[in-house]
Amino acid sequence: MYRESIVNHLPVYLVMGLDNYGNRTALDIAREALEGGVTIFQLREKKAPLKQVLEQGVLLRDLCRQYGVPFLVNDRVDVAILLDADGVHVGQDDIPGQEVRKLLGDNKIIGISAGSMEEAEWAMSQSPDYLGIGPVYATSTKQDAGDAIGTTLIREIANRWPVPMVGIGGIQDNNAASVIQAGAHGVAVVSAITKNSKPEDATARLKQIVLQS
Ligand code: TZP
Ligand code: MG
Repeated sequence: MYRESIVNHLPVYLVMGLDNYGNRTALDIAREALEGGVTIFQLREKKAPLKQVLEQGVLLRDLCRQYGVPFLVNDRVDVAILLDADGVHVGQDDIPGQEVRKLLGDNKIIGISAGSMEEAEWAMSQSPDYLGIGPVYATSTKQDAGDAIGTTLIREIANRWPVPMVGIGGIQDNNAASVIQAGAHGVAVVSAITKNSKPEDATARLKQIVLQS
C-alpha cells in the first residue's frame, strides 16, 4: 500500500493532462518519464470529455502499475474510484479531504494544495497524506495559479508539522534544490518533464538533484 510509504514516492512527482505533446501522446510522455524514474503520477485533465479521461486513464494507470508508481487523479473522486486510482489530489475549493476519505477508504492517498499558511491550516485540518505547496516559482502552465510564493511557506510548514510535502510551480533543474532544502520531500512538475524533448533524461536529472539536495 503506497499510502504508508508516501514520503518515498514524492521525490519526482509528474503532473500531466491528456494533451498531445508535439507528435507524442500523454502515454508516450508518461512512459518515458517513468523510465527516467518518476516516483508518483497525477492525471490532471480539466477539459477532455470524461469518457476519454476514463479510456486514457486506464492505460496510464496500468503503465504506472508496471513501474510500481502511485497513480493519482486530480479533483475527480468519481474518476479516481472508477479507475481504481491510488489516490486523489484536491485543491482548496474541491471536495474536502475528510469527505474524500469517506469515499476512498483508508488505503488511498489524499493530497491537498495550499498557497498560504491559512490554506495550509485548513488543509491540515483535513488530515492529508501530503501537501502540494505553490506556486513556488512563476509558471505559465496554470493560468490562475496566482503569484509565485517562493520557498518560505515550505520552510514554515516544515517547522510546524511533520507532513509530507511537495513544491509545485515553475520548478526546473536550476531551482529544484532550493525547494528540497526548504523542507519539501519532492518536486511536482508539469513542463520541466512534458515540455522537454527528452522526458526520460529530464526526469533522471531532476531526480538526481532532489535526492542529492
Ligand atoms: N498548481 C500550482 S502551479 C501548477 C499547478 C498544477 C502548474 C505547475 O506547472 P509547471 O509547468 O511545473 O510550472
Ligand atoms: Mg482542483
